Amino acid sequence: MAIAVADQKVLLREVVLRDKPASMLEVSGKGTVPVLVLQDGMIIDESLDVMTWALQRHDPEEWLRPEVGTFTDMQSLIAECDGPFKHHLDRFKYTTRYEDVDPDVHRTEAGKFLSGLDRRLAGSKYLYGGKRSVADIAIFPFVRQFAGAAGSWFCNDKFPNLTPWLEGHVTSDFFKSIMKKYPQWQQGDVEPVFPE
Ligand SMILES: N[C@@H](CCC(=O)N[C@@H](CS)C(=O)NCC(=O)O)C(=O)O
Repeated sequence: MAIAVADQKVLLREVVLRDKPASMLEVSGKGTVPVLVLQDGMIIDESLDVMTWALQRHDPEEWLRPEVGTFTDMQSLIAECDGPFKHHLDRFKYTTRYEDVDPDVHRTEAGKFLSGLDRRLAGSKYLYGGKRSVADIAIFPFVRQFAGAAGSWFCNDKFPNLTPWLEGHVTSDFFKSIMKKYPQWQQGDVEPVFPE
C-alpha cells in the first residue's frame, strides 16, 4: 500500500514461501518477504523499511507526518506490534507449531495490545489523528490476521473502536486493489509492474 500510495513503480516477483527462488535467498538470506532490490543494488528486506523508502520518495497523504505525535512514536507502536503482539498472535494462531503453548493465554495477551489500539481510536478516527498514517497501514494487516483467527472473540463489544477501524481498512477499494493475486514468479519470467 505504501508503494502504491507513493506511486513508486516496482517489478513484482510473486514468491511462494514454500518454494523461495534462489535469487531471493542470494540477496536476502533471512528468507522473508518482502525484499526490495534497488537499481543500485541496495537491498531493503524489512517491510517497514520498504514502506519508509517509498514514502520518503513521495508521500502525497503525509503518512510519515501524523496529525498527532511523531514518526518516532509511530515506530514504537509498530515495533510493539511486530514484536510482542506478533509473538502472541503466532502462538495463538499456530498453536501446533509451538510446544506447550496455551492459546487462550496468548489470545488474552495479544488482546491487551488491541485494547490499547482501541483506546487510541476512541479519540480519533485513525491511530495518529484524523487521517491514515503509516502506523495504520503497518498495523492493520496483523489485526486482520488476529480477527480472522479469533472469530467471534474479536467483536464490537470488546473493541468498539478497533472493529470499525479494521473494517474500514479491509473493505477499502485501495486495499482490495493491491491484494490482487499474481502467478508465482519463475526464473526468466517477465515481472509485472506494480502498481498497475
Ligand atoms: N520483520 C519482517 C517479517 C517478514 C515476514 O515474516 N514475512 C513472512 C510472510 S508475511 C515470511 O516471509 N515468512 C517466511 C516463511 O514463512 O518462510 C518484515 O516486516 O519484513
